[in-house]
Amino acid sequence: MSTAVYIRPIALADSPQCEEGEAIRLAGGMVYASRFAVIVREGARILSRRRMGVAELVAALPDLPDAAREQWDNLRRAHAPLQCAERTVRLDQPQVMGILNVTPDSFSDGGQFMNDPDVAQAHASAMLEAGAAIIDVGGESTRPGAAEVWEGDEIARVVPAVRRLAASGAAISVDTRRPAVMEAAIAAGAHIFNDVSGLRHDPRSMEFAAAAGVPVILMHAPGEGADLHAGAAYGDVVLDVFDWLASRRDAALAAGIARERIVLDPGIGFGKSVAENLALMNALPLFHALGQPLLVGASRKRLVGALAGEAPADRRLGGSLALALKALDAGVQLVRVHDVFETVQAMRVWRGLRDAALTDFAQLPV
Ligand code: PMM
Repeated sequence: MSTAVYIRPIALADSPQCEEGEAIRLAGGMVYASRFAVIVREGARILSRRRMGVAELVAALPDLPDAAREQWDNLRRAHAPLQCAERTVRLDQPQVMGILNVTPDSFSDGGQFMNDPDVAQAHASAMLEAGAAIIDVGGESTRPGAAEVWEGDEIARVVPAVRRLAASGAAISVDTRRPAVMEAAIAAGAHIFNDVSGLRHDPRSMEFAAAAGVPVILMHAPGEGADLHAGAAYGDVVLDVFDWLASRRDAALAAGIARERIVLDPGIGFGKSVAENLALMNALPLFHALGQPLLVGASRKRLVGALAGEAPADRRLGGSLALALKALDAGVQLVRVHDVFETVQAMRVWRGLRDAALTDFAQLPV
């Protein structure tokens, strides 16, 4: 049985507090890490977990497998901006993606924006004005048990919304598992293929994305067929999702999708228990070792309701902000949210707290 190694950052630090060589900057962003767990596992069994600082880890690297050196380089790899026609989305600081579901049945906003294009456009404009860097347009609900949508219906929902948004110059992703929908959306002005099946649902998706040259978001979901939530069985949810994303990244690279166009997403809420979702949220810094920009979507999800008195989807703002800040603290580049104004406000305060020009870090005790 083969052994696998993982380098998981376990202590994050504000840069001005660190001496040279005490911390590394994660993914060229605004978050630094000073301690790491080097985890070795064989099959489902964890063989060892050693905690190390930067110097000790660098000294240990020559004796670790190649994969560890690659992950160490990946943890520090800065990411190029996402190119969305004339717009660029910088990834050296976190960005907010606003959700526009033009579906009858999404769990938190189903039916709200489907029937009236003016209402949908007004909502998208408000999200852009509030500071969303990307608008994610979805025409199919992926909640557990949702009915599958016929491709023609999905196109009819998504394309008019994309066309109007494109006219306003927004960066647009489309949340779809179907290459035909993505093709129609690109023709209407969309830029990014957000596929919650990680480009598995339709075998033509990979080839299409490579040929179209668009950025792709590959999200983890355990289900092989129509139901993405089905069939989950994890040995160690964090390491299993890591391995799965690594294999989807490699499949995308092998298909000819350029490295700077691949974003990875652990798929919060897809075929995962509350405990598994929490484990993933707590382990987010590890996913930088995959070497790609990261996206996290936890907004209004059941996880929040489960932890906070079963609050209904439209009363989960506080919990959603807590999870978005957790993602920012982990150096995640993109957070996908419903409540853009509040999330952007939280993000700007978060940025202020780590801005050396605004905060006198010299005040900190050594
Ligand atoms: N979650 C949903 C839909 N699409 N896409 C990505 N990349 N990541 C997610 O976590 C994700 C997604 C389900 O939530 P919604 O019904 O509120 O859109």
